[in-house]
Amino acid sequence: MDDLKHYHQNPSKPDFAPPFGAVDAHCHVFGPAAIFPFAASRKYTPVDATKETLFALRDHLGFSRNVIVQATCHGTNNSAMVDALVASNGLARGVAVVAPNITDAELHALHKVGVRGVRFNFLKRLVDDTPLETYAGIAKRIAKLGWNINVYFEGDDLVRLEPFISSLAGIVVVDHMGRPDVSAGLNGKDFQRFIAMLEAHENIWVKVSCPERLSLTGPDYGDIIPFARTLVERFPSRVLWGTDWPHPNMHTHMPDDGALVDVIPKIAPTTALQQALLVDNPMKLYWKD
Ligand code: 0GY
Repeated sequence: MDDLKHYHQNPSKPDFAPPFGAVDAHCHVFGPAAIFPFAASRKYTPVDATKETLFALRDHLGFSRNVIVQATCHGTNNSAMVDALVASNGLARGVAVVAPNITDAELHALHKVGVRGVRFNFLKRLVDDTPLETYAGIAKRIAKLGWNINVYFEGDDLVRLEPFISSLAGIVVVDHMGRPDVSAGLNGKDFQRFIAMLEAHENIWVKVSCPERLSLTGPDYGDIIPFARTLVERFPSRVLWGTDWPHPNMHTHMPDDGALVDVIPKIAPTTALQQALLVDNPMKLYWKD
């Protein structure tokens, strides 16, 4: 199936006004490829999605800050992300992907420019398999920096990964609600397993992001709202929200980022929940030092 390459060129202004200081806690920068070439190991080649466009989108949507997550198309070369962090004047923090042989000096340099997490990606369509021992080694290396560990997996892979994820020290952040199979409903076994893991491990947080990727019904995202709202209401101090701009690998439709922001009051219906989701939680995690 062909990917839709271009992010929305004219996103609407959302009706929902995010609270002052809101953080888009999951987004990416791609390239520009002429300056920051994509990795030879990549599984997809996106269009350029620059820091300038990301920062303009942030302002347009009424947000104040970004957490820029290293995407697989840039491999372990974090230069495009770092370049964006440096240009952000402290308004962006980063989540890096690192090789197991990265030096302490390189880790410290990433910390200095605003990296506060490392990402382990388990999606077979995005990355070649990395042994869990390799990830465990990286987790030990970054522990002393106080970084969090961002994990991205498919819902049906949790049964395999749960022992590893549960064994990680420090804060672990799961992307995109653990990618539940929405057709199985809230009582589906993988989503229930995910909830039970969150109940059992207070260090595991979750991004209630990506309705556009998970929805089976399309752009009103109505089928996703019960999943996200359940997580927000049960774990209000451990949820984060992000646009996922510029939405790589979308097949069905390219989301209007303004419409994604308008999902927020449906999943976090009170001002207290919105303040936690968009400001207090991400600030605690990514701007604590
Ligand atoms: C996302 C989702 C995707 C891509 C990546 O690292 C990546 O390449 O995360 C995806 O295709 O699901 O979180 O942006």
